Amino acid sequence: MKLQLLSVLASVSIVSASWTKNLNYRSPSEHHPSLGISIRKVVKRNDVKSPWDPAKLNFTHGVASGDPYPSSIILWTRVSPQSDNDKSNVTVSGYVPLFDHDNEKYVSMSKAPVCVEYKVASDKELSDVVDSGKVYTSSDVDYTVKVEAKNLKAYTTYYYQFNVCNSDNKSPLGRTKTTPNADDDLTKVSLAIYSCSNYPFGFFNAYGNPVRKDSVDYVVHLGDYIYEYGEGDYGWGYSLGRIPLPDKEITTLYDYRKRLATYRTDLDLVASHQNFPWIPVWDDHEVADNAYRDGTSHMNNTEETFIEDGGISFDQRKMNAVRAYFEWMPIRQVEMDDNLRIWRSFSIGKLVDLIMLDTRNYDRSVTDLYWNTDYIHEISNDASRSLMGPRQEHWFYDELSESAERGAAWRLIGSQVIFSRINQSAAYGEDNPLNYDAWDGYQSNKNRTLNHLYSNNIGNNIFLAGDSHASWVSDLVWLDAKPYDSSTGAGSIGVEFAGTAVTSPCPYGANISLATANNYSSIIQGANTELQWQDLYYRGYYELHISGEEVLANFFGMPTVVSRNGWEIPIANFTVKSGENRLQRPVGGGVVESGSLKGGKTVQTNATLDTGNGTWFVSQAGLEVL
Ligand SMILES: *[C@@H]1O[C@H](CO)[C@@H](O)[C@H](O)[C@H]1NC(C)=O
Ligand SMILES: *[C@@H]1O[C@H](CO)[C@@H](O)[C@H](O)[C@H]1NC(C)=O
Ligand SMILES: *[C@@H]1O[C@H](CO)[C@@H](O)[C@H](O)[C@H]1NC(C)=O
Ligand SMILES: *[C@@H]1O[C@H](CO)[C@@H](O)[C@H](O)[C@H]1NC(C)=O
Ligand SMILES: *[C@@H]1O[C@H](CO)[C@@H](O)[C@H](O)[C@H]1NC(C)=O
Ligand SMILES: *[C@@H]1O[C@H](CO)[C@@H](O)[C@H](O)[C@H]1NC(C)=O
Ligand SMILES: *[C@@H]1O[C@H](CO)[C@@H](O)[C@H](O)[C@H]1NC(C)=O
Ligand SMILES: *[C@@H]1O[C@H](CO)[C@@H](O)[C@H](O)[C@H]1NC(C)=O
Ligand SMILES: *[C@@H]1O[C@H](CO)[C@@H](O)[C@H](O)[C@H]1NC(C)=O
Ligand SMILES: CC(=O)N[C@H]1CO[C@H](CO)[C@@H](O)[C@@H]1O
Repeated sequence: MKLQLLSVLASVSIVSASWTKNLNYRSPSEHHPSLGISIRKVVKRNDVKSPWDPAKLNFTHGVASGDPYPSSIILWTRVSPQSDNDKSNVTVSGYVPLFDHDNEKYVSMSKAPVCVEYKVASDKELSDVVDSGKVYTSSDVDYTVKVEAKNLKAYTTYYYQFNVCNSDNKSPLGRTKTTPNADDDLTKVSLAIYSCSNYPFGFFNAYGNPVRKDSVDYVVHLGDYIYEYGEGDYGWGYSLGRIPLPDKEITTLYDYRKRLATYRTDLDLVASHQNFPWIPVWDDHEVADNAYRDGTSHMNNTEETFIEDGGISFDQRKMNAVRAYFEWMPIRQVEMDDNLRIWRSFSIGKLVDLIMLDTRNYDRSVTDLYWNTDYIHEISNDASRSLMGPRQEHWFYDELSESAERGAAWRLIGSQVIFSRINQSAAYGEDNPLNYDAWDGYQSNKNRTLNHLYSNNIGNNIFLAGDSHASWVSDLVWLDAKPYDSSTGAGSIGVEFAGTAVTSPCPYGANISLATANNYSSIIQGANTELQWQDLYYRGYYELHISGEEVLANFFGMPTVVSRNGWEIPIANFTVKSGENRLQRPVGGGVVESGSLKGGKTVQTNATLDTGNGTWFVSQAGLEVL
């Protein structure tokens, strides 16, 4: 068996393009050939001697890069005879019939692999080439290409491009940047932080703005990059002409690939991928709503739901989602035997350790599925509950300790869901006032984390979160266990910055007015001692500008996402000084543009913008077109 495999690999090397260097063929396991895609069968089926006519191929979804290390980075593209993918849910042994969607029939199996070359250079003209290579892709991996560019210098900007072998059919030019070496002194690094981009709910303007400003080094995405929803959950998608395909709730491999492909047509998303290296993790909607280890809100892991959901089990559905995610996202598989693992970490010089958690799909205990809220509330303080599972928890606490030991100035923790305890009885009612689908439903996991930080004296912790479609800025505290002074911040052990959605609607009403949103914000802010600022109205993102002395957080609101535009309003700014482990007082400088600030003011400036299609105007009365 082993000999056979080796001889196949040897014969592949004769033609000089590589299958295995396209990392998507190696997932989920390169150590156990029979568990991943059988490269042996793919090689046998694909006839490299009759390659595609380069003129019939297209770089359908631009380029992307991600998971930067000091000397290497992941590069991504897709090059295909069609923008659609095959009905590849039938793939069992590498046999993939090609489905012609225009004519709704199977056509002969694709025999020709696509050969792609790539080049990485220090200049835009690609004259100073530092790495290059030649790989195959095929329908087996949805014609995606994922390679690791190597031999790079730390904290350096690079340009890269793909082309169809032996032709000048080229991809767009991409730009990317490695991270500094862990022991490099670095004066400043800037990140844009995102979550929750729901395609039918609006244009992804928030992704485009840091590109237009060229304001950050890296993009961090905390999940809900896609939504699995079908008809009935498209917001105003019909009026915007943004219907995500396939036009149904997605379950098969075909579906997840197609949904990712639809999202990647948004021009601002494409621009962000083309210009910045991404460090993403998934939340629930990359699989399905309120996903946990064994199910989702729409799907119990029982025989009944397999039948109701079109004959697919939850495990199979999750596998489809995970495979498509790895194919389409420019990320590393850090453990080749475990493709469910995306929790991983990045060192950014001596300044930052970025710890990216998977609080969702890896090993989360049962969550709030709407029909069981009372029950989850009841068990939310059980010691055995975990958002991550024991393996990841253990790794997480070790990472925090190692980061402090190596003397990294800041620890950034990328969590999907909100860490702070937030009483939202204004929305959920008095019976179950907390969000049991967030850390509040897993108190013991929260306690173990806080205990680790407090008892080991680990400071300068910045939690990042998404998921909620609103903005929440809090001191990081252990309520009822450690003293905390809300007015000075004394007793806190860091800060939490939880950001709003790129487009997903406000949780207090999709069409909420600014006045009503701010009214709710002041109720929620008032009910939570550690919550210093809250905003419900704006869709958007935030940037972190990090130096050894301080972390600056700038929150941006998008006045409208019903058209593609570059308009944004800086709605609030926060500073955290090194060693203080709390938001600097007066919080937010005492004034914000929107939402509710503890002990501060909200001062609305009535902004206007001429979009070339009517003047948009945001005021206390909400958004109007003049
Ligand atoms: C190639 O892909 C781009 C982006 O999806 C599309 O606009 C263009 O029409 C495609 N060209 C061909 C020849 O298919
Ligand atoms: C919300 O606004 C959108 C866009 O203006 C509109 O299509 C939709 O009907 C509104 N929804 C509700 C519930 O009012
Ligand atoms: C899952 O099971 C619960 C409890 O039996 C039930 O209330 C709920 O409707 C089920 N969900 C689905 C999608 O079948
Ligand atoms: C967690 O800490 C809280 C205090 O913040 C305490 O009330 C609760 O009992 C603790 N739960 C567990 C399981 O340790
Ligand atoms: C603010 O909320 C309170 C409590 O729900 C309500 O009584 C009041 O009418 C609201 N005011 C506005 C302007 O929405
Ligand atoms: C939650 O906040 C509301 C409104 O301030 C308050 O009435 C309620 O007692 C709080 N509930 C808890 C459990 O703290
Ligand atoms: C936040 O900072 C930006 C950039 O420094 C500034 O333009 C804006 O006015 C500030 N906004 C607030 C609400 O303080
Ligand atoms: C301008 O706005 C109108 C009405 O909202 C819309 O129908 C039209 O498509 C818009 N045109 C452009 C170029 O955005
Ligand atoms: C802002 O617009 C509102 C109308 O929506 C108006 O009442 C208010 O006076 C304006 N404020 C300023 C400072 O122009
Ligand atoms: C589970 C599932 O969706 N299976 C589909 C896979 O693709 C074939 C061919 O289109 C369909 O017939 C199956 O229903």
